[in-house]
Amino acid sequence: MAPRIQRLDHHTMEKYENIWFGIAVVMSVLLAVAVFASFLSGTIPRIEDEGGGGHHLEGVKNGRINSRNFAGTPFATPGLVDNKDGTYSAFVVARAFAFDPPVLKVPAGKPVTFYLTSADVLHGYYVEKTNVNATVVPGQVASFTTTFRSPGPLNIVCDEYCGVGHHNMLNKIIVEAPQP
Ligand SMILES: [Cu+2]
Repeated sequence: MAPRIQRLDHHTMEKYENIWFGIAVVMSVLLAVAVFASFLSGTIPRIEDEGGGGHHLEGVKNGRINSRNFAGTPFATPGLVDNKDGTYSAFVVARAFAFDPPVLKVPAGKPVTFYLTSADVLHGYYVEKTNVNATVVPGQVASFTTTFRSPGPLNIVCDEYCGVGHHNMLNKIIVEAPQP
């Protein structure tokens, strides 16, 4: 016996089409209402005036920095700064297609607070063998604190596509053993 195929006539088909069209209209209306409501209620994230971004750096206001001119900011001279209290700050500028400084030397076993910004487009800052992975946004400063445990070289790669030279955007961190 041949299997019975249930055929739908064109009236039934139109009925289904209308139902699905109606569902799509209802979903679009709900989305529009949700977007409008979030504008009204202020749930859209924004950087507040006070302490925005949590940075207290020269030339950084409300977490914002002028990506065209780093004069007067610590990013004018990127590199490692010894805070003389057992902690370090590392200032890194990403630009197509390298990081500045090209080789960053950090001490092992000491907390290093990184401050990253971009001079042009969006970049990524991924340090191999660690959980360091930050997005570097022009006009903003990303920061995090980490401690490198074991001495040795680590590759840094840009993991946000930034242009034709993106695949060459490799630099190094060298973790140095503590001086005796
Ligand atoms: Cu890139």
